[in-house]
Amino acid sequence: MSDDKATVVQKEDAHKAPRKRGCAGHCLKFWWAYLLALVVIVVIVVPVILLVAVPKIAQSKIDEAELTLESIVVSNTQTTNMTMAIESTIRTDGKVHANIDPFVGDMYLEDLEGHTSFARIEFPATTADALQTVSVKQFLNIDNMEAFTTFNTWLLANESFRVTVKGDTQVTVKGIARKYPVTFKKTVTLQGLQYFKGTTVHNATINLNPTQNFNATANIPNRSVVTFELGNATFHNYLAGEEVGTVLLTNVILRPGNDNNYPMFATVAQGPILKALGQKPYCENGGILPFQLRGKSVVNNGQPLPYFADALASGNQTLDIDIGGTLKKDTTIVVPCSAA
Ligand SMILES: *[C@@H]1O[C@H](CO)[C@@H](O)[C@H](O)[C@H]1NC(C)=O
Ligand SMILES: *[C@@H]1O[C@H](CO)[C@@H](O)[C@H](O)[C@H]1NC(C)=O
Ligand SMILES: *[C@@H]1O[C@H](CO)[C@@H](O)[C@H](O)[C@H]1NC(C)=O
Ligand SMILES: *[C@@H]1O[C@H](CO)[C@@H](O)[C@H](O)[C@H]1NC(C)=O
Ligand SMILES: *[C@@H]1O[C@H](CO)[C@@H](O)[C@H](O)[C@H]1NC(C)=O
Ligand SMILES: *[C@@H]1O[C@H](CO)[C@@H](O)[C@H](O)[C@H]1NC(C)=O
Ligand SMILES: CC(=O)N[C@H]1CO[C@H](CO)[C@@H](O)[C@@H]1O
Repeated sequence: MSDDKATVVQKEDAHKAPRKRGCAGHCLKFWWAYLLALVVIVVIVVPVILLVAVPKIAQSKIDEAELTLESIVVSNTQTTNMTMAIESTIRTDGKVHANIDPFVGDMYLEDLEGHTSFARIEFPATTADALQTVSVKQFLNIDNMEAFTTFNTWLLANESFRVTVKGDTQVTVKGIARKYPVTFKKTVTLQGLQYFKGTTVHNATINLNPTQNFNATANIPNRSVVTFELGNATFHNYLAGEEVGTVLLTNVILRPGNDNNYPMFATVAQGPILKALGQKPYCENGGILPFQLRGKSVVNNGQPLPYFADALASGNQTLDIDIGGTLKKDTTIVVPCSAA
């Protein structure tokens, strides 16, 4: 008992006494407590920070980062491979200094069940800087033709759609030697092409030959950040539900910007056209006919590109063409409204 009291008194004295002397007594007496605390810090707290807290922070920082795809450029397109270049930016709060290892990211359609990868992209090493540009340019072999065709179909058909980039990598946080595994997973919304809605035809010429009897320049509005090298694309050409010919667009490289003009060569059956021109409303509106186009083939420098052709074949695009005006300009044919 008396011993305990003495201890308490001594402790109170120690508080008032100068620090150094206090610690000398206090620390000596409670060396075991300090040792215990040190052991706790070294054995439990440090590992908990290093093994649990840091990886959690690293992963949450990666999760908070924002990815924007600035552009996707697909060039040197061949039947089973191509070159793909992606420009992206990653935005973070910049508070954590970390380095992210290079990794292979799978790209898939977020809103399609199965999340099947349509492209594997090799992302370079990055840091957790507030804003950085990440450029990737690589040879891309098409591992899954169906998945890549579906991606092109969604890009062509939709107003917008979501793509996810996902890959496992490691981060090094500044001041800590070890690497931590993290998952990089980002979903971005891309604008689609809406079957080239808004395409217009300019500088049309017409003649009465059996083939390539309608030529023009097609202007395709860009809506997406993609640049796709298609090459020569042909389309089925329908009028009022009936196939009336084919349309060829040559040397097509779709790109953002207002420069999407392509030479157009069409072979059109004259009978159904003249018949339509004699019917209402076309004999009254100057002969502007609503054609429908659906993809038939895509061939780039001799290589068929099924992943584009099948996407273009998935739906029809209506294209109004001023046949009446062109006929009047280039021929002497006049088609009055028929009795029917
Ligand atoms: C790319 O594809 C084409 C045609 O499918 C093939 O001839 C060529 O060898 C391929 N290139 C490489 C590097 O695999
Ligand atoms: C995109 O287009 C495809 C093909 O038309 C369709 O099946 C899919 O539901 C569309 N997805 C979205 C997100 O609009
Ligand atoms: C139409 O042709 C003229 C003369 O060849 C050319 O200057 C103009 O750019 C063409 N317009 C389009 C939309 O191609
Ligand atoms: C269309 O272009 C082809 C190839 O240059 C030519 O042979 C044909 O006469 C042209 N047709 C018209 C209607 O201008
Ligand atoms: C495209 O239009 C044609 C003619 O109207 C029709 O026969 C065909 O089924 C349509 N195709 C698609 C995919 O909508
Ligand atoms: C498109 O077809 C024309 C005529 O056949 C050919 O000269 C040209 O090389 C083709 N372009 C491409 C990119 O394949
Ligand atoms: C319809 C559309 O999206 N047009 C865009 C085409 O690209 C140019 C330049 O990138 C944009 O300014 C247009 O808005």
